[in-house]
Amino acid sequence: MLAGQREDYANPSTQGGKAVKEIKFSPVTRLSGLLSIDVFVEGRTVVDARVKGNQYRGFEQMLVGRDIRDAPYFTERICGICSFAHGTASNYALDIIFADQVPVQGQLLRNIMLGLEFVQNHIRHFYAFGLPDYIELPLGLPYQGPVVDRRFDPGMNRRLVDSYVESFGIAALAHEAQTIFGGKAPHQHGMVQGGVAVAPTADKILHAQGLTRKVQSFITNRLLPDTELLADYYPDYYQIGAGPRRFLSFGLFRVGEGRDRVWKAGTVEADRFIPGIRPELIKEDVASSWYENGSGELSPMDAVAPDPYREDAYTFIKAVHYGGLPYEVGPLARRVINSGYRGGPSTMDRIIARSLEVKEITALILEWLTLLTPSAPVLERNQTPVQREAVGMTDAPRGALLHQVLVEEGLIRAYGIITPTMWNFSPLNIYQAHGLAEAALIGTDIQDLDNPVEIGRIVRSFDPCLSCGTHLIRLKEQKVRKGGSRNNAAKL
Ligand code: NFE
Repeated sequence: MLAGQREDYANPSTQGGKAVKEIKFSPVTRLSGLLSIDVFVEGRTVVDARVKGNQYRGFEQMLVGRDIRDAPYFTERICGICSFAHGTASNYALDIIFADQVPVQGQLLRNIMLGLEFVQNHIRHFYAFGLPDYIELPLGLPYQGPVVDRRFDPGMNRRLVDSYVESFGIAALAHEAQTIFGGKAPHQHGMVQGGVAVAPTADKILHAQGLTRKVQSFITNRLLPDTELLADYYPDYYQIGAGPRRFLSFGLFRVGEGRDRVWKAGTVEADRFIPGIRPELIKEDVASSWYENGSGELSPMDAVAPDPYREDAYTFIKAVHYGGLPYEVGPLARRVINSGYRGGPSTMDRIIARSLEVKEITALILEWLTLLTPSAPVLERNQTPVQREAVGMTDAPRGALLHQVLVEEGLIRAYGIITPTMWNFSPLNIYQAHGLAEAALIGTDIQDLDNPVEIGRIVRSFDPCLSCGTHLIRLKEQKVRKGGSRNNAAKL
């Protein structure tokens, strides 16, 4: 479906004397995990929006009491598409806890594998998740909804369908290259505390180069021209889906033996770049989320019990803010911060930034592959923790990812995770500010209320992953409500 299973209009209500219609989408398809969206439309304009993460999971609690060295393997299982990113954030925290000095070659291998994950994710997102919103797929291919607002002539459409089909094999090549050093993908086992488990051999390096070059050729000959074509035919999407012009990145890809990043960490507010991130300014709240303790700011490791029956809440995603403000994270944020990209923030700018980024990352991977030395040391690890607490921060494909851990005698006492989708799909927060996706939806003019394609296009431009967004559960008690209705239960 275009934006998932479209549900009936709710009864028109009135707000301030004007008729407001509610349109619900549940589930929104062509993304990872379970997402529902409610938009409230006055005339043809979206005047309010709610993005809802409808599932919850149990990763942070699962970790408590376990050996700290298990954390990367458990947290990689949060998600099948950004597993390496979770492993990276977790291992960055472990490297601090154990005071490891990861050898340069180990750092390069980690970067290569992380980069390949970005490549696989971004290619797959552009074609499999995003493009069906704009092209007409031949009958028989999945996920085609009602065909409206299709602007390509048959020849162009055919070209894009060909790319779509080819992209699946190409994205798989990126994963295949990752397995050369990581053993398997997703959920690799190559990266470990202190570096990488196995040094590469010359034939492995050559193999990875060959696969990455094939991917690069597809990016040059298909992805980038296809992105241009899309932008040429849908220029109105430079205006649609705009959020607040506020960007944040934790930086990406470490270099050398230190903790410097190839791509910078920092924030952009009112076009001004402020370098660096202060972890203590990152806060969550559950003002609109199905958890107990609905008021006040929380730190990433603060545990809160779920309360799926709270009538004043609508999602399992917590609101995340930095210095009290919501920020957009992801490829567009990284382009603005690192390459002076001057567009956006809009639906089309997010799509373009993702395609530009995958080109840059593929070139970096090829460069790093040439720097690998067969059999050079890739691992240097200490056996005893020297620090009790650490924050591991990296950007993941969809944006800023944080893992924070508290250790006692080698065991995890508390673990907190903040994912990119939590930043972008935050609900209304304690300061009554919308998260990025909600803000991007509000103000949208819908051309055809029976086929509101704009909603799916805007939402997918963020590449949401709800498996990552809602990964927390604390089962203090089993709650059963007799005779009551669970929020939204009938609709899911
Ligand atoms: Ni499940 Fe993920 C990325 C992380 S998104 S895909 O990128 O971390 O919240």
